[in-house]
Amino acid sequence: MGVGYDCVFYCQVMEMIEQPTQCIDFLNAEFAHRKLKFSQVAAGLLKAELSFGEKSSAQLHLQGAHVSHWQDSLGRENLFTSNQAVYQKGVAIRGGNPIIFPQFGPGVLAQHGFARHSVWQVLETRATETETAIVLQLKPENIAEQYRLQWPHDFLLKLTVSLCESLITRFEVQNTHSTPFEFTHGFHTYLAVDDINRVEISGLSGLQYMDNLRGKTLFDESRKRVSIDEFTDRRYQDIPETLEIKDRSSGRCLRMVNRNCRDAFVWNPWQEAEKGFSDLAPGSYRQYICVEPGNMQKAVVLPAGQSFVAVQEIQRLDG
Ligand code: TA6
Repeated sequence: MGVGYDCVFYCQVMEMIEQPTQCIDFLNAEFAHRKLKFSQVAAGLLKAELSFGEKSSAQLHLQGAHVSHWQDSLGRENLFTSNQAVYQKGVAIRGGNPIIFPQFGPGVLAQHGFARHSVWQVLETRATETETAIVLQLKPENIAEQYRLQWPHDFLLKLTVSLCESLITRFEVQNTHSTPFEFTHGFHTYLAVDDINRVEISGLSGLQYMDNLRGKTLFDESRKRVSIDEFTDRRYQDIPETLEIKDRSSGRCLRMVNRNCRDAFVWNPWQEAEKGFSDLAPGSYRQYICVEPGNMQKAVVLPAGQSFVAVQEIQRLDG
């Protein structure tokens, strides 16, 4: 079915006056199929809904290329998204799997950079026996002018989200500039749990971590299974490729395999700090643990013309 003239015209106008954007009729005409369709979340905010097999599904918001929900092959939700999340242009959804680039944490740019606030463009979708996938890109013309001024580099980001027996997120940075640039990045993953008090993270034993809450000082982690019982904001360094997160309350066990990620933040605001987040309901700190692989301690320096790729795979191990 051809895309309606008015929609194409709308998209052309939008491309002229604002960030290049893709309208819903165009997206569904060009990229939708039985296992993937696009729908409107709010004014100017679109999402892709992916399905795979009998019960797997995921929701990806074009703003931020942000996966907000992932249900596994038994139909169980594995990501936490706040019921007070704000779905508004330029505002990051609280929860899911935000893509953080080119700055993790505070700095010259707004907290956590611009990738999660910007509308990514759909490049490709796939639906095969082995996956349902979507590929999106972000370029300087897709981001707000203030960010282009603050971070004046030519780049191309590509994100591939593959829904299969697991959830695989491939993040690629291409330096299309004439000189090197550097960045920090992360998958700021909110994993759903039934009870934060009964969560254990394995794979951190023997690592050093920088504690944001204790003078940003380095400490040694000796525990084989790290439990969370207070406001936690730590950057574990030189992490192994595989981390496991067990929720003893529900029996849920997730394996997170991270490639080309040297660090991982572990964060939970607990009761006190949670009050500082208007998009987190009181007490919701009990329902998630953030395990955030990436490169934060040492920026990635990318020479002109080169690419960087990091991959995160989350697998459900129980059941
Ligand atoms: O998880 C690391 C962190 O930088 C924390 O320090 C906290 O700020 C969290 O991210 C949430 O940040 P956000 O900008 O999403 O509110």
